[in-house]
Amino acid sequence: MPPVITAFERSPDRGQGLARDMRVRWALEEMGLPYEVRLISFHEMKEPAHRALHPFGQIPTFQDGAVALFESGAIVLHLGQTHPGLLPKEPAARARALAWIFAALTTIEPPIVDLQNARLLERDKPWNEARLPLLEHRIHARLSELADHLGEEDWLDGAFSAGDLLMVHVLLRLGPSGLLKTHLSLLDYTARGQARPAYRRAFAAQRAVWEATAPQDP
Ligand SMILES: N[C@@H](CCC(=O)N[C@@H](CS)C(=O)NCC(=O)O)C(=O)O
Repeated sequence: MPPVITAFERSPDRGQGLARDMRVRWALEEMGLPYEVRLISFHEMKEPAHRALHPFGQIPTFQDGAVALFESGAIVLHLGQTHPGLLPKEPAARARALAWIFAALTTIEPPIVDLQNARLLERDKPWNEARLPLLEHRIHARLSELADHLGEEDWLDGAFSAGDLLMVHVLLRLGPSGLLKTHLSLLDYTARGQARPAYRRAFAAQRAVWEATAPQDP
């Protein structure tokens, strides 16, 4: 039986591929592994049955035989460790790829999530106007450092790895903010990720879910 992942029944991003199930779909596609998707509503996500899989009542989750996981990074890491294709074999290169996984999720993603929260959920707060430029400045500083590291290379450390997969997806979440536009090498980097056949298959699969459930124009 193929692994089963969870994804939004009605994704708030309207099928733009920004929800975190996309990372897991993309990793599975990179490895050529079949998988099934269980779509869940916001209500179901907070029910005990789903919380037994995900303590925070979120997506994605991953179940494969005895392995049941939550956290997109942990799932991608598990896939990288159990199947060839996303982590280098050579120990030092593998350790560096792990460092890039952590960099994507703990250094680059948090300020991006803070900005999204400030823009979407905290607009009515009295401090919001002052906080937005501070968050944008923080993100630009990180992006400049990341671009300096990337230089003229295609990927962060040699061949494409799970670190690139997660970093590209984290950066794509900046798309609606327009902040990536002034970091041209990172725009090219994300475009390289999006051009990968595995990304395109994963994107099309999550897009099909949105299109199948979106109300039709009269
Ligand atoms: N750190 C978690 C974050 C998971 C997360 O925030 N999932 C979002 C979708 S991308 C979610 O389920 N949101 C609904 C909610 O929190 O109620 C991961 O990387 O898997």
